[in-house]
Amino acid sequence: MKTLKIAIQKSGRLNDKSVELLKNCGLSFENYKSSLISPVSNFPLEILFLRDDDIPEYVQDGIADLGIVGENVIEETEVAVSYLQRLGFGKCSLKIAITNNSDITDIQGLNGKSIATTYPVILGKFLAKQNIDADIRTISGSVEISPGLGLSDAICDLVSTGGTLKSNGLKPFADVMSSEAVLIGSKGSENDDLIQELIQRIQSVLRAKE
Ligand code: PRT
Ligand code: ZN
Repeated sequence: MKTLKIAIQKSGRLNDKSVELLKNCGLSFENYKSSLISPVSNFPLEILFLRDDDIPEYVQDGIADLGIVGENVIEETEVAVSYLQRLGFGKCSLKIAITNNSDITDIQGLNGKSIATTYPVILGKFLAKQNIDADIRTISGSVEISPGLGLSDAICDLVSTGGTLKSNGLKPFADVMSSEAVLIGSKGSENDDLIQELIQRIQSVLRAKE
């Protein structure tokens, strides 16, 4: 019998909830942080623990059949995968934020300005749609400090409570996308019987939570 592979985040904001969801589905496995693969003892499934950024490509390439990852990461990596189920956790929004004392008053005011982000693909599409010509500065982290350092006029980053923006003297200015954790599968995986069984178990866990 074939064994499925599901990729989840190894550590970070989605790890706990991903593990909890799979355990609530009745799957029995060890959550060893040190190992990259954990076999499930009572279902033909192996769990791969990965950096979230790698999950969409692993699923697209069929190295993993399934993955749990934020929609923001899927959109940014522009992969071809099937969206199988929204999971209701890891909710956040990707927002453009400006400094509290910024002279930018409307979205067109971003023309000619620089925006620091770790999401250049999503931001680029958003700006193109609005016909805005801004300078996207791709950086790998600590985006919020960029305006304070004089590196950019604005930022585009994930926001949940808004606390990080506030403590860096920034305010939300425009919503780019909202995101939550989703179950994705390789193209065509929705037709697989084992995957359907897993989706049904996940749906009944989600229904029980409503
Ligand atoms: O190591 P790995 O690459 O796997 O993890 P990571 O560091 O890239 O990601 P991680 O664990 O930080 O986030 C995983 C996923 O959680 C993201 O891709 C989102 O889908 C989701 N998520 C939900 C968030 C947030 N909420 C969030 N608030 N991801 C990041 N943040 C950060 C944000 O970037 C900012 O720095 O939290 C800060 C803002 O939070 P607030 O509450 O102050 O607004
Ligand atoms: Zn990451």
